[in-house]
Amino acid sequence: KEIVVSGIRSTGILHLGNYFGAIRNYIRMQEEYNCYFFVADWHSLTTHPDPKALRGNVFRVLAENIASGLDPEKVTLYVQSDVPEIAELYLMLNMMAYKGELEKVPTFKDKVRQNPDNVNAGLLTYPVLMSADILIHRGYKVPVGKDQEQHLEMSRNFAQRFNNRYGQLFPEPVPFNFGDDLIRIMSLDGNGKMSKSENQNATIYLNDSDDAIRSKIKKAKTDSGPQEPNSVMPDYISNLFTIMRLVSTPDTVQHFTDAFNNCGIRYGDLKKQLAEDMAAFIKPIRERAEAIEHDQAYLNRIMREGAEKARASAVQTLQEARKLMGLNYY
Ligand code: AQP
Repeated sequence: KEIVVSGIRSTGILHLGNYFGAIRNYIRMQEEYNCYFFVADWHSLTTHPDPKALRGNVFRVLAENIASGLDPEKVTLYVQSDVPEIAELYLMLNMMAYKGELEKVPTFKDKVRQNPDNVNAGLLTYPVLMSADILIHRGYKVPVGKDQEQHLEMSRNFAQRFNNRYGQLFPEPVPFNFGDDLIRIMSLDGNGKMSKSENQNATIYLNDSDDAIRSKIKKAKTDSGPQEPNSVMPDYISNLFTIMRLVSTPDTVQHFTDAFNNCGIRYGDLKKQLAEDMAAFIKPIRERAEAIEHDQAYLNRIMREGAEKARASAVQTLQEARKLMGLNYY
């Protein structure tokens, strides 16, 4: 079976982007692949979160994954910091990563712009830790959203450099989305990608109430509609259609697509329908996640079992890596 690895940072409540970029793929892949999915708690340390909040978010992300349909019996579900082998591989891969290329990564440049007072080394080497996350299991397919495409290109480079220098060990991992291109859900106000901690009123979270969903979708950016038949959709409108394709029936999507193409679209109607379909989609996830989140004993068991399975795989890769690098003395 092909090996699949992917993680989600514990920086807050998950949103539609996380669901459709990542989790939806996880759920489908768990049937056919050997899957390692993890909560990336180390990755969230770059912004120095409050320890109590971080802890809560780790449990929450685990619960949301399971509530969305991930089966811990079918996949290895674990928390990144429970697998210290990842940190050792990260150290090794840091020797394959050059400062110049890390500084050029667009997400790094964005973070520097957003928060110039906290440009720490962990932020700079984010793509290296992400590579270690994947390569520690010799992962090949990586279900992620479009925002991670460039990081994966770096993972392939680091894998290739290691293999060329020390001998073949790592596959070159590729981003993966079932069916089509990688997904990018934009914020509902049309400003950048939907994210956990930015534009919270334009982000739909997996724990939003029906009313919150209605009110956010009502405020989504639209305009006065196309002036000519078959116009090109502005990106904030095509984002609403992308989201609609994910939660509404094909008939609904067709109806509004035709209305757009005939210049007869009423965005108020589209939003109403989309809000109802979205509320119906989120409700069961929200309710399951709430119940799971409070079952601490269950989550602790899942974490422990996941860590054990993940470490068994990680230790093997690390032994090979040490041997190839000459770090095997006994
Ligand atoms: N908007 C998105 N569209 C499609 N996929 C997305 N992903 C994230 N946002 C979108 C995918 O979700 C997975 C986990 O990503 P992450 O843990 O880095 O979370 P995030 O929400 O992307 O985090 P932010 O927004 O970067 O966090 P904050 O706001 O805390 O700074 C990945 O597969 C990602 O592609």
